[in-house]
Amino acid sequence: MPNRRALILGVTGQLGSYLAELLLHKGYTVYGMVRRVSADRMERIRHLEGRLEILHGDLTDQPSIERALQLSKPQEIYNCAAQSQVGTSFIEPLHSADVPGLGALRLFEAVRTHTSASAHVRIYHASTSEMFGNQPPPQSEATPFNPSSPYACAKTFAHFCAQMYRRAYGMFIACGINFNFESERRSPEFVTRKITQGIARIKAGESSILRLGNLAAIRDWSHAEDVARAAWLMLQQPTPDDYVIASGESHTVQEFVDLAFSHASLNSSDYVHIDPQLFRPLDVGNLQGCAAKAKAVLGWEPTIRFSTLVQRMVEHDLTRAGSPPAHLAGHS
Ligand code: F7E
Repeated sequence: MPNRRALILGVTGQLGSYLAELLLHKGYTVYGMVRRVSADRMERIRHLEGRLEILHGDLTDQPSIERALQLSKPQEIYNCAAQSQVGTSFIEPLHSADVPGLGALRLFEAVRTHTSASAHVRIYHASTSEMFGNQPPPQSEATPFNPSSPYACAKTFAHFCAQMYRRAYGMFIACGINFNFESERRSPEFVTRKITQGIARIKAGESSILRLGNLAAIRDWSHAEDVARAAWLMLQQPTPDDYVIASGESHTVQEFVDLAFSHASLNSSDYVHIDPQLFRPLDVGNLQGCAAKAKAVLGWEPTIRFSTLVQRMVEHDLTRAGSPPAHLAGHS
């Protein structure tokens, strides 16, 4: 597959960085659109410096999207850009609606009007399980949406726009309805990394408590590397479609906490404090995805299960903080 070009929006984020690695490995020329204000958030892609073509642009700025399209002339576009913190979206609802919602529409419209053969450009759009809100599990592509945050409302708008652009203009837009996905690159604003970084600080003697909110929430966690592979597979299909991407395994936040602390030989109840201020006005209670369609059509299955994910994240943060678990001590 010589000379394939891909453009990643949100390349400095968790999913974007794994996608960049995957596509470079497959021999693509990879362009990453980066906001000027993200200049200090390049650490996830620093190791790809010199291999990745960086273009400045912003999903709130239509001309910059058009410029990125003209410069990169991509056959494949991956839209992973968003203000993706659900809790923050209650505090900054308009900004949270702009990038995840209108931003996606701006991209679809830019591709439609500014690429000579828009029907031949393939777009991956990152949708989310947050669109299901409190619909009972398991959630699949057939589950009706019931978004429960400004972020989820914006993502539902973008998802419907993707489906509408497919029908109206015959564009190839595939949506990954991604359940939670985490990694050693997750930002600490999300609960999993907050927990594993918190444990590392406790182990290093820098802190003695970890403040958390709703521990009863149930989530279906995968590794971001697996989700990136699913995104690529969606764009290799003959027709665009929507796919739930999930592990099918669900756990409470409390279970994540307990397992993570036990990897550090600590007892969570000695350190975790419940802070009512960290509860959201509305929270999604029980997510467990059914990825049967992705398995049947894409041949996709997660390779990193919950227990390995937790272990990897804890070990990564302990090692960074200078207190690696015994079996890793002495390894770099
Ligand atoms: O929260 C609870 C919180 O912020 C998970 C995003 O990638 O996945 C993610 O959304 C649960 C919630 O992720 C704290 O109330 C308790 O019930 O890690 P999170 P999220 O909201 O599930 C979906 C699929 C996306 O699309 C989103 O972009 O954990 N929780 N205590 C806490 N959450 C946070 N952040 N911080 C706490 O202290």
